[in-house]
Amino acid sequence: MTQQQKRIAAIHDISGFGKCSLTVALPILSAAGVETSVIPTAVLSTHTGGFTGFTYRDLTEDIRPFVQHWKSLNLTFDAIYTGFLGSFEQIELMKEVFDTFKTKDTLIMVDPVMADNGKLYAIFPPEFPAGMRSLCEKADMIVPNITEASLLVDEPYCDGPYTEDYIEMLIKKLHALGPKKIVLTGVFFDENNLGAATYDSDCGKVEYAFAPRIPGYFHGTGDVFGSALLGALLNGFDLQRAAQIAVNFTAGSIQRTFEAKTDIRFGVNFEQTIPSFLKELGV
Ligand code: PXL
Repeated sequence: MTQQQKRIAAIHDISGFGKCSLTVALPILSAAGVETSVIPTAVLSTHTGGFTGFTYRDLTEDIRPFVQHWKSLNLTFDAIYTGFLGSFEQIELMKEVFDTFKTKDTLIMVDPVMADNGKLYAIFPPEFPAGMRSLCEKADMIVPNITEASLLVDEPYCDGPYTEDYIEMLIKKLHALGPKKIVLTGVFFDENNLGAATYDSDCGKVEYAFAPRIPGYFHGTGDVFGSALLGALLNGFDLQRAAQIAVNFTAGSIQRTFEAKTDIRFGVNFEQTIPSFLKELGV
């Protein structure tokens, strides 16, 4: 029997160069067989992580008319996936989008993009995490890294290696915000492996997905991971297995980039890792 194709709405900025947000979400989700509609929240010449002089055209004013037009077409979505948001106003608009399109079958996935390596991104004011927290409260699933998680639950940030107790404390507090599914990235218990911790309140346990750790920081990997995770979930994998597929894909993309000695601001080579991702998905 042929299955109805899944359709999602991906709501992120589009950074022309540097492989993150929509330039990553669109190809990965499309490759996974998912129809990916987009609401671009801003157009930049590059992402903001390490480049200077980037352009930034804010598209906040277009978001409500986009949504109204889609609503008039009676479009429905299996998931809504939000990432980088540039302002409190955009955060509030996302709540409207969720209220407009949410049905009992829609997965609301929020990646609270705002921080890494213990630091809030320089473009955001110190109150931004409180805004993101209010959006996470409306999500079914959130995908923070450890820095974002610590900001969301008001815990001091710790450098790794982590302990299971620390990871599970963060997950418990994130779950208390409201989302039923939590995927925490950047988890490592030793220097050899790096990956994600998952919690799904349907099964009630914390599980882990790891791959060999490649040293260094690589830009855009959160978006590569989040897109692959959603692609795997919409292909019917459970949360732990979807996280393992996404970890493998992200680690494979990082490995190629590391070997090629690419400038880390340029993003990771996920394109040439897509064939092995599709093999794991079985599509
Ligand atoms: O990958 C996250 C991201 C998305 N979009 C923009 C960014 C960043 C991270 O720095 O700057 C514009």
